[in-house]
Amino acid sequence: MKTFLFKSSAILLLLFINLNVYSQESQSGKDERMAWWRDARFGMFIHWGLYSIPAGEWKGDKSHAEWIRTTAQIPLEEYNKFVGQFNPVKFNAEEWVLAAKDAGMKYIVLTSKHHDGFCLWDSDQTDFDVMGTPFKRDILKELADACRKYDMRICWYHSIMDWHHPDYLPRREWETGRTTEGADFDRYVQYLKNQVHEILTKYGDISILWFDGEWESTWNHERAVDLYNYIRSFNTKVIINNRIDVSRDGMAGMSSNQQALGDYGTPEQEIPDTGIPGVDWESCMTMNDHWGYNAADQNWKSSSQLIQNLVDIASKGGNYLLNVGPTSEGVFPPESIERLKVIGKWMKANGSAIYGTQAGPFENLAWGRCTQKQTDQGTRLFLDVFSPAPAKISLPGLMNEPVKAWLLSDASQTALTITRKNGSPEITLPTSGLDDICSVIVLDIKGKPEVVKGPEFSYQYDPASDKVEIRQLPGISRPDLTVYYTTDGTVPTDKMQAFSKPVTLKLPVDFKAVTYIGKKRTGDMTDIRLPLSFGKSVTLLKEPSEKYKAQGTASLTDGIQGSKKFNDGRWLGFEGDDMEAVIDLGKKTAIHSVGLNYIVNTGSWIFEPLNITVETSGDGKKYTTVLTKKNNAALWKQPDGVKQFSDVFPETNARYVKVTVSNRVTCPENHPGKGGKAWIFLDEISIE
Ligand code: H79
Repeated sequence: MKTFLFKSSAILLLLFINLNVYSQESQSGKDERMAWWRDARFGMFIHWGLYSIPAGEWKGDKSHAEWIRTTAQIPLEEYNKFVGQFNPVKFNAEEWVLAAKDAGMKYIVLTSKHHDGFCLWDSDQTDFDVMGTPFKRDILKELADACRKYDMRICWYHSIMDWHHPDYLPRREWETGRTTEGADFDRYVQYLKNQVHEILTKYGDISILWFDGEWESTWNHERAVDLYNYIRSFNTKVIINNRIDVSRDGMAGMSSNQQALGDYGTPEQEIPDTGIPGVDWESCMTMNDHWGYNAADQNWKSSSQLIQNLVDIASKGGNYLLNVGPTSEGVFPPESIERLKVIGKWMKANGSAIYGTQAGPFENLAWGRCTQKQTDQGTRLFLDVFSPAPAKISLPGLMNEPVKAWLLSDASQTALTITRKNGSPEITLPTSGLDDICSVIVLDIKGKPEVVKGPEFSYQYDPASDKVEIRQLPGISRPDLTVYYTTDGTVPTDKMQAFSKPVTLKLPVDFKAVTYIGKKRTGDMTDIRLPLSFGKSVTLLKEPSEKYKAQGTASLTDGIQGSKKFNDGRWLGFEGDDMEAVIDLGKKTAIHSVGLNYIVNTGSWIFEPLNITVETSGDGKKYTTVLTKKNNAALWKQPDGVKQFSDVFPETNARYVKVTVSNRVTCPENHPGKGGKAWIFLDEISIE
């Protein structure tokens, strides 16, 4: 009897705990809360605080921003002096709200408190707030009021980490002068809760609570649950990001487990490769390289890049939270204002391709992106064509019957010509009225979009036979599809052989495959080209950096191309050093060309290689130089992205090919990292 009682009370207790966890709420409860957010798609992040006063500079180092207290190791007493200097007399909340509104943004997220602990409102909990400054105006109140006036949603960013509060732990490693004696983290959590209560109750409806700084050891899931339930006990409407909990997978920002709290994922400074159906996320990104104001940072993204980011994010079903770092006078940097205006102009004409849309049905479009909306008659696709626009755009594998297409900005809605080529609809773009940055074509189709992808394959090199085996991957969406292929470079048709089992091919490989439904060709052609050097063994004469060594030397000839993210685990990175690789083709072979991919990301100190040299050898001892390509070191400011180098040399018989790629070694004079070690990032060498 006793045991039974004990057991049942334990079960009751468990039930009770479960009911108490608000994350167990129904999907419809969450949908209701998220509805405005899913329609909004575009918001403004504002990072503002004491750190705007040093404007990123400390003792001659200009690389800091909102982290300056930690990155420049400024003692607390020293940092506190900024309180007496904070007097942003040009601050005008309505101007900020209108700048956001004119840009087409639907919400503003302001830093109520960043990691430095300084509070931008009149807090009952601390004197380390705006009321202690000469400014003495409640910034949260002024911004919230202005937002309400102009129908803008107001949200707070609030840091869990706090470098000022005596009870917050841990201290910074270098902060040896600040005692931890008597510090009580539980008491800090009470302070945090009291402040969260203030900012959620003193300023009317708050739309999002955007936590950050959750990664230190003192914060954990239990504390997150407690804070979450506390907030929900008096507010069920505020959207809470996933950084309230501790399951964020780094800068990719998505929660790594189902139990994690938070309404949405928060990729930071990156856009996921694909969206995830049913998962809400918002990419927060800067316009230059800092969140807080940095006077020296002139590495601004172009307006065109920012608009294409918004379109890219919307096409994957996410939101874009674009940052502005106001100055210590309380104004937006002119470069930010200029960009907001260009975005606003585009949004006025094309906003219906963004607001209230869902992720598009295509995985990859050569000419741009696609969003969609359900209509009473079927589906409306928005085809966002990046400039320069091609004459025609294809919608690979779209099976639905098109109804009508027109240019969104064309008031007369003149119908554009739609044809079918190789089973995919093709739209002829108008020759006038196109946008300099991104033109939107509206396409109405019947029903829900059905897209048949090109067939997918895996391929593997077998050194014993010196051959490649190609296998089809599962995942074809309909049972009535047949795949036909060729290996001689011609386009396959249904007159050719059907792919029914793995095929084995000699290098170099040129394998093409298409899909048919009955007699009708459909979807993209898959084209697999593998060079002579595919799968061949590589020796590196210099070691890549420990952090960026991909899957080792094989990465250079595995046929798997690194993405535009240098940290995707596929690139070999060399810090302040060259790359020297020797590829062994296995036997003497006639060769005449070399290809090589590299990445440029100057903000991350990754530059174009300086020189590329190719030497060949029959015996691996005596090498002859067959190609030298020199770059001008002064022209380091190349656009970011993945670049392909390729060149030819007189045909020669060789077994060994040595490729040397030289690094500029240090960052150039007029670059923020000047004198620091420069990187080169390389992938996929192809020899033919
Ligand atoms: O407020 C802005 C930045 O100040 C703040 N987030 C944006 C919105 C920011 N804090 N830190 N960082 C950005 C970069 C820090 C990354 C790391 Fe980590 C923290 C690396 C390790 C701990 C987060 C948690 C990423 C990986 C684990």
